[in-house]
Amino acid sequence: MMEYKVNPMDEVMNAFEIEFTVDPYGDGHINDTYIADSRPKYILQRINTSIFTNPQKLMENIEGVTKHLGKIIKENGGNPDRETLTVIKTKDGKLFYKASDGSCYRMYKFIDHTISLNLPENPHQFESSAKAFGRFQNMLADFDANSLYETIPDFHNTPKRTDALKKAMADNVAGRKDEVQDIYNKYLEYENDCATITLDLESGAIPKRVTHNDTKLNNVLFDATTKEGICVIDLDTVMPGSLLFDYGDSLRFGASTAAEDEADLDKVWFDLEYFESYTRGFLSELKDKITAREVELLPVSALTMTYECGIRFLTDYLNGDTYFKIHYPDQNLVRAKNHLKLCQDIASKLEEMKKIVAKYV
Ligand code: ADP
Ligand code: GN1
Ligand code: MG
Repeated sequence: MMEYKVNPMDEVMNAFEIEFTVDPYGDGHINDTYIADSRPKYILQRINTSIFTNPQKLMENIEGVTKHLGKIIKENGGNPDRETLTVIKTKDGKLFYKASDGSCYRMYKFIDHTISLNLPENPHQFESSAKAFGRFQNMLADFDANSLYETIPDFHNTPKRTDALKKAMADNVAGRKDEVQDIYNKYLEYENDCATITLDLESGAIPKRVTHNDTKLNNVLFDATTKEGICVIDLDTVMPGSLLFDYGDSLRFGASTAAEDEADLDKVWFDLEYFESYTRGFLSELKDKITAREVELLPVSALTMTYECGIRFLTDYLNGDTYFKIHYPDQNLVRAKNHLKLCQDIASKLEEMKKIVAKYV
């Protein structure tokens, strides 16, 4: 994680020609997010340039995608200012500002009167997030995938994520190998089952679509009054992928009975009522587009995305916590153990999940 060498906020303020004070904001694991308190408010983000190494191309993706979404939202009688992100350019017309210390800042309109959640409060709310992600997918169906720069290559290539874990074990840079040997072995029991989606994408058995790729619940904003999901945010990883990534990742995060870093594993279960709500919401938007093979893989996509994210946490722990933000020393290990428990519970429920899916197609 980068640390400030100087406080470049005065410089940033000058670049955007907006006067504000900043406070850290939100629970993202990747960028440094601030609320820029001014009238109106803005979101200011220091882009994580160790992960997103080409911020210009990243922001061109986001500008292209949000313009496309804004046009469709407007045509449908919606409000683009609330239903998608709006990039605020610098006063010299750039999509982000590179400060003199090298850090890169972008600004968005703040979407006011919304809430962001780390666990759904009820199944209806989770279903509403599924509809928001489903609509997002629909609105990008005719977006030119070739115009998108791949911000993180092989982001959801699960076999390559497994290879990275194996390498991290072999390299053992942080000296944590022995401590994780047992959960490492248990994770690898799912290695083959969790390679299917990547292999099917490669063979063409399932279609490549423009997908969000990071569909956790706190990447959708809910209207504070109606509590309906209104705006999909965090567009850094919008890239060609599978809709199974979006479906599965939402379930990994939101159908768990506990937070992603809950250490008490007795509290961590995969909740089939939430699974059903999400499935109903997602398929209500996408039932005309989804293929038979994608339907077949819906249950295993929840296992796959939980496995993949879990082994990414474990890999990061082995590598000395260089990727995900952590708030205490073994948080990545706690997250990895949590997701292993969730994988085990999902694996035991796959047959029931198939029956639930069949109700909605
Ligand atoms: P990260 O990539 O680190 O996850 P996000 O883009 O998801 O960063 O932003 C972190 C949090 O900030 C979000 O979960 C949300 O709560 C809040 N947020 C981001 N953009 C906006 C916005 N335009 N309006 C209101 N809240 C926002
Ligand atoms: C990160 O950026 P954020 O916090 O919404 C990560 C996701 C993980 C997630 C785990 C670019 O999401 O892939 O699933 O943490 N984003 C990136 O909570 O790596
Ligand atoms: Mg986020």
